[in-house]
Amino acid sequence: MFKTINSVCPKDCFGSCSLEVDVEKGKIIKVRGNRNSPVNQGRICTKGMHYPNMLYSPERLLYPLQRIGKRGKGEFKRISWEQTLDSIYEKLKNLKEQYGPESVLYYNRFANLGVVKNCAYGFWYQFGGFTSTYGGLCDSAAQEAITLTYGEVKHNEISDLENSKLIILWGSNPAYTNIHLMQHVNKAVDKGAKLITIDIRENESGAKSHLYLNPRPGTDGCLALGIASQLIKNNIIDGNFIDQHTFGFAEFKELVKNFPLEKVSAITEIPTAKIKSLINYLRENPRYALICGMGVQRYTNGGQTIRAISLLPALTGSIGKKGCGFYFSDRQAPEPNWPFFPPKPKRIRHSIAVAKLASELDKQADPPVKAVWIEQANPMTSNPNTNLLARSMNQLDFIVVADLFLTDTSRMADIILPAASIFEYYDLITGYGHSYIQLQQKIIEPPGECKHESEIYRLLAKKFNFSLDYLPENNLSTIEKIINSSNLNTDVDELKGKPYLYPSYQGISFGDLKFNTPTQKVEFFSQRMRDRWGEDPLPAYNEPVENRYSSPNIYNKYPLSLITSHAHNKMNSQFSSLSIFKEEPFVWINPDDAAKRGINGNDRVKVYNERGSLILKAILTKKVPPGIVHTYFGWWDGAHHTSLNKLTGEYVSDIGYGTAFHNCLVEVQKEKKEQRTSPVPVEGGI
Ligand SMILES: Nc1nc2c(c(=O)[nH]1)N[C@H]1C(S)=C(S)[C@@H](COP(=O)(O)OP(=O)(O)OC[C@H]3O[C@@H](n4cnc5c(=O)[nH]c(N)nc54)[C@H](O)[C@@H]3O)O[C@H]1N2
Ligand SMILES: Nc1nc2c(c(=O)[nH]1)N[C@H]1C(S)=C(S)[C@@H](COP(=O)(O)OP(=O)(O)OC[C@H]3O[C@@H](n4cnc5c(=O)[nH]c(N)nc54)[C@H](O)[C@@H]3O)O[C@H]1N2
Ligand SMILES: [Mo]
Repeated sequence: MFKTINSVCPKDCFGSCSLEVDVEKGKIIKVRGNRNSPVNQGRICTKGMHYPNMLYSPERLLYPLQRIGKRGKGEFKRISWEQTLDSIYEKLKNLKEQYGPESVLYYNRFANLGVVKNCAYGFWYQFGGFTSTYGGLCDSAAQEAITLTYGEVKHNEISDLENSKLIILWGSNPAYTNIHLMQHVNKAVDKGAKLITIDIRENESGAKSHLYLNPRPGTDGCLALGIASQLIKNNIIDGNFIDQHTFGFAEFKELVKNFPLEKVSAITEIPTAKIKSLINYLRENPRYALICGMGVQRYTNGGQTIRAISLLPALTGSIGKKGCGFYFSDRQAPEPNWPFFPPKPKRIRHSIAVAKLASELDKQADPPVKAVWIEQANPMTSNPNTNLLARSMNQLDFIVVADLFLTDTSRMADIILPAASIFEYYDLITGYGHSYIQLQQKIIEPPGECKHESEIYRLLAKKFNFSLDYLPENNLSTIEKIINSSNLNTDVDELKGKPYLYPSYQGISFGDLKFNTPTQKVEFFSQRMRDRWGEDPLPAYNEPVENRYSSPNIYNKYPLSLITSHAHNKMNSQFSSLSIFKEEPFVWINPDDAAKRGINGNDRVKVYNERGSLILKAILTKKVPPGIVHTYFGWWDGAHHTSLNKLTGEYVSDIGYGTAFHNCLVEVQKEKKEQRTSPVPVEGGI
């Protein structure tokens, strides 16, 4: 007989879906959405349903491995945990003695959300320090922009979208990336709401759109200022809301005078008629919901772009009420407290912007970085300029990677630690697509000799004679301590049954019209923008780097903008190596661009620039306008002989130290036969 146990998917996704997991004789046999959960009412994505394929994949790493061949070649031998810990201990101890603790870079990201990953600091703080990164690969430009503008990043409960009469999807593709929210968008449209989509391509969420706007990549800030200008000119604004709840409108009004319709149309390459049509929709429904995604901020002007877009709902008073609002992500749930931090050491060196890992790794001095410890991350696939990153990683003395698979990153390791999967440890998960806090349960024992980080660090700490008080075991009593120290009004038993919603959660965000900014208002003018970032306090528009206007020299050689969106069948770089999700990597190209290059549908094409080159299958489609090639991020070399971030540059966003993946010019040509290095594995595909 099988048992059913509740848990949650902790992946870095809006969904944070409640799960029901069937387990029989210590083996997980089925994963489905929890039908009783208010989060997802039983719905999950295909990846979630295929978790058993990931858990029991023949490619899952089950034992610690030590490199025997040349770095990166993927030749390893199995070693015991005792040998593993001894050799890591020796190496780290020697580096610390010779160069100091900052000669070790501790690098982690968000394979999984959850508070328990903080267990790492129990080790690294006691190690005496380390080198660390700052900024992000994901949405840090937007998070900072929205915080400066509204004080907090939050939105109405997603079901409130069904009260909307008009919804704008802006640089966001929830049909793939935020399926619960998309459900409510679809219901609203079925009830008669109008849908407008603003994307550089025809995306998967906009099929039912009444109006589609395709801006030139990275020009959305200009479009938003142009829309604001028209709204003000035509008096489609809420004067009372602006007077009472916003700051700096007079200056903003002056700024947008510089963005008349024709100029905006010329810059964004959107016909004036389409912008006028959008204004008419707003005239009919000045109370509307604007759903802004992350694609639009992966540019060097990403922060100001989000400032400009996020201010539009404030102009018409679409804030703090039902059926409208600004949606980016919902971070109302309090981040649970980790009560096991040791005292902080003095020597934590936050010196590498994560976007610049490739070029800054070997530029560190006093001390240089000699070793890297990587967990919950796949920088050799997910960070920009991975050819350069491979060269920097090759210079290092010592690389440790904890992962479930032999990824492009773990392949570079000297020692690979086989990590536990999400069904093999406890955690407490707060997401960003909704505000419930959920319990992730340990349902099975880790297979083979896999271990969760908390155990790995405990074992290593024993070698160093560190205090184990800061390195708790991963069990329910640890979770109970976290809950108690976070003042959450719940307990483990209750969380086993259902998700927890914080009592002061606002179903209608900003319903109290309180804004946690210095002026207590929504800020058209943000002094902090200048103080923190040296940027214009108004959401000024600037061309981002690496495009036709800002870098004509690069453009002349590489005239196509490469945009890489998030895929339905991958979670960043995860899942894509599973046989059921394998596919031949492809790129969308407009038929005109293809014709100019003699490319036919399904031809193999070389996509290249100064940083690297790839072979992809050409899909000819008008879903992407001329001048843009589009594909989905997440394939990796070891599994697909393709890694898109070989092509991307290390550009940092204007604020928040985000990563501007989409400022990337390439050229495409038909593959000459000898360009193919090895066959592309093609299996099934969905
Ligand atoms: N070109 C381009 N690049 C992008 C993006 C893009 O849109 N375009 N998007 C960016 C964004 S938004 C993000 S968030 C980043 C994501 O980048 P990362 O945060 O690096 O995420 P993943 O690529 O999913 O890599 C996570 C790795 O952790 C492993 N893993 C899974 N579970 C565990 C565990 O429990 N323990 C350990 N130790 N390891 C585990 C997985 O197997 C995987 O190899 O990528 C960014 N890169
Ligand atoms: N299935 C699935 N779900 C996921 C993820 C996943 O990998 N797979 N990843 C999770 C993570 S880490 C993140 S960050 C989110 C990301 O989820 P989203 O916010 O949806 O972000 P993206 O897919 O990066 O981009 C969204 C859209 O922006 C468009 N876009 C790109 N550049 C521009 C531009 O200049 N202007 C305009 N108007 N549009 C532009 C793209 O064409 C794309 O359709 O999804 C999360 N959910
Ligand atoms: Mo992300």
